[in-house]
Amino acid sequence: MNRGLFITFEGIDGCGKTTQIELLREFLDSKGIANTVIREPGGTEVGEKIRQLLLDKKNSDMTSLTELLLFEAARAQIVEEKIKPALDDGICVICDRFYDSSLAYQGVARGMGTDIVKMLNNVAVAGVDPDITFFLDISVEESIARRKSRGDESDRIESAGDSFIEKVRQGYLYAALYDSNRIRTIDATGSVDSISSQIISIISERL
Ligand code: Z5A
Repeated sequence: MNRGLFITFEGIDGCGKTTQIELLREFLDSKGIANTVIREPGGTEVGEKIRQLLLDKKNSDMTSLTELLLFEAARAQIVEEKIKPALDDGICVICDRFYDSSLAYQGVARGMGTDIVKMLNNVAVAGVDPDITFFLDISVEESIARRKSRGDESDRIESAGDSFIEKVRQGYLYAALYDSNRIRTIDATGSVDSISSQIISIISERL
């Protein structure tokens, strides 16, 4: 049996990952391709508990290193419990955020450095790397506008401010530059349908 395709989606808050993942899932279902959608942090019982710790605004004194290690702990759990078994069974895994989020948010925006994050990413995923990653690129202004229109209350990480989000975006642009074989940058300011068509056409070539 062939290993399933491992697809991840990345980008700053409100870039449209959830929207595009749902459309890709519908496409795969229509082709009869077995798939599963998961999100980080979370996706497992342990991971969802870690997610609550990470996003809770009351944990304002959490250090950057603690934050990074918690993201990596949730990742190690989901890789072992969900992602690897699904891929081994030939199931296509679509993940809403994966290790590039740690590179952009903790490595670049929090200033932890990309070397330590890459090292911990490697430990957490133990060789289970994405085959393809879509970086949905929007400006910080667009992110703020979408968040406002949703009217959601921001979580601990979203509350870090606009300059933080700009650094996150720069982190993604850096990652995409150095791993251009895997990371496909998509201009995510266009219409939902046009973005979906681009993603589906890229995935169709890989199936
Ligand atoms: N984090 C981290 O720091 N380190 C890590 O290693 C990991 C994560 C794994 C998780 O938040 C937080 O954890 C996140 C990064 C950090 N914090 N931040 N910021 P989350 O899971 O709660 O949220 P999120 O991942 O940021 O996703 P989101 O806010 O739900 O956004 P989204 O899924 O990318 O977007 P969406 O819900 O599809 O769309 C957002 C809105 O825009 C919605 O109203 C849509 O209808 C609209 N939309 C979508 N597409 C379009 C287009 N094309 N045009 C116009 N409007 C659109």
